[in-house]
Amino acid sequence: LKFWLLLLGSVAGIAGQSAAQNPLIRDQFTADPSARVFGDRVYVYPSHDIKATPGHGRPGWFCMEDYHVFSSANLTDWTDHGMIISQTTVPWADPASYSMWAPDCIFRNGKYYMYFPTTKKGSENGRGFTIGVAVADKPYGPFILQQEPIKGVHGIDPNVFIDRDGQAYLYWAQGNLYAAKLKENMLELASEPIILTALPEKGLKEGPYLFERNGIYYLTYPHVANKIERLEYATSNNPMGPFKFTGIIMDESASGCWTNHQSIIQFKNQWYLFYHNDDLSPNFDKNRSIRCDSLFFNPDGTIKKVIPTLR
Ligand code: FUB
Repeated sequence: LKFWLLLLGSVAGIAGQSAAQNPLIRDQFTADPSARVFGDRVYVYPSHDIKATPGHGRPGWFCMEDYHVFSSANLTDWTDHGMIISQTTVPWADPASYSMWAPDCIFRNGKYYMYFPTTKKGSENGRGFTIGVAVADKPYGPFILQQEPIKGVHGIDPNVFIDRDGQAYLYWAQGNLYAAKLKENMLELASEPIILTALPEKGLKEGPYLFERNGIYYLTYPHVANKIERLEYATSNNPMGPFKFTGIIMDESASGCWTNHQSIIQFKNQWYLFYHNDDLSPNFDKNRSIRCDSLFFNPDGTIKKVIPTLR
């Protein structure tokens, strides 16, 4: 009897754990998760979807006015550290664009650098996206905003990668994927932007996220296939490419939204894919929810396709 009770308890425990895991955040909409390991915790910097109301955002479209950061020591229990940046406090931004799209954050020389896209003051109809930076001493802020966006960058979905030799790179999207080196100060470009080529030529590509494993640079990105985004990747032996299309990480049917957006981290010897889905809003796919599932590599370094866990 003791054996069966233990077995029942552990099955219930596993079921309870997986049910509690996805979506990760349940009291608000979250999307575009940029996950980072800082110390012994995972921090996630997502977009914060809200619902547009008359005079506040564009009904039927993405609507985001601020960012929260969340952290966890076990990927199950998440702490909301609260609002870290609002559109109303960014000196150069349109304070009512509701366009605080996918951000990223990285640690360097004792500081946390948060990169975020939004539209400049005076830009029309949500056009004119550029990328700003805010700097903090802790991963959850307070973040001090730079007075101007990064010069020479036009687009969305910033991602920063620091190579083993200390060189930092900024990636972003504007129809295609772009890359440039960053200066040591992490606030200015150190090279002219290049378009990353040899990816599928047709279809929108956005949300670049680059990581390195065993000398292989993996450029991951959502790509519109059959009108819906699927997560793909290309590989190179150099963070600026040239990249070669290598495979699909998550099928288009997996997201439930027309968008998907990914980050990939290694935490406590396991690799994880963070992405988003329509879990909490099945009838309106601009109100998304972030998720996480284990990710595995084949012996040759290719990525095994991730099948989302059940809701
Ligand atoms: O969240 C707004 C936009 O949708 C992001 O910037 C894209 O990557 C897509 O997820």
